Amino acid sequence: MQDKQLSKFLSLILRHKPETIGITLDEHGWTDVEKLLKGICQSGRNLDYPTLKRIVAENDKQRFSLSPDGKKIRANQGHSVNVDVELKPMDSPEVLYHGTVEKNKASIEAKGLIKGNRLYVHLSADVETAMKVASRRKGEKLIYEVAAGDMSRDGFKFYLSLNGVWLTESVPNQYLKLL
Ligand code: HQG
Repeated sequence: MQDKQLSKFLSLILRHKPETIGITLDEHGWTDVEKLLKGICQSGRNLDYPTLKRIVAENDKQRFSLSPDGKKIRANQGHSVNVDVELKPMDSPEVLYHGTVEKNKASIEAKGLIKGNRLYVHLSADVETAMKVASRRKGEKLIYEVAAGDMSRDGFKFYLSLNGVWLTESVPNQYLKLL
């Protein structure tokens, strides 16, 4: 299996469905590398430690972290499993962006941005990144500008994941502007 496919499978396991390979995540999202590799191999895929290390190091969005001793691994963000990856609230920039597609427009403009299955709404620091997020889906791309500075002043908290994704619980529609 190629690194990219393995990386997608790792995202599934470390963010959403660890039970697929019979493992669990601890409260901070970590799991044992040895158990992970064993579970993945038992699922019929081939993954050894050097390959895992390479995937973590070379992953295009730096989605995963190994613990300093290399014995544990977790996803940096994107979870639907309820774990606390120990993100500290951070001062947000004045403006952040959210990339989505046309079919979500009416609902977003009625309800604001909601986190759905994930633990947070995901926001991007620049339009280019938001475009990439939107491109993962079929349909006309839309970019919303998020008045993150106003939100902060109104008491909303923002977190910056290790890999540069801005996270917040929700974005009410009054803070959104379609670009
Ligand atoms: C939409 C990728 C209707 C939202 C990316 C999005 C990101 C609404 C979808 C990360 C809505 C959720 C997350 C509302 C939000 N009504 N639709 N009120 N509020 N939505 O995948 O932000 O490659 O959970 O616009 O780079 O697309 O996996 O979130 O279209 O950082 O590492 O509901 O996933 O990272 O979809 O992407 P998602 P997302 P990775």
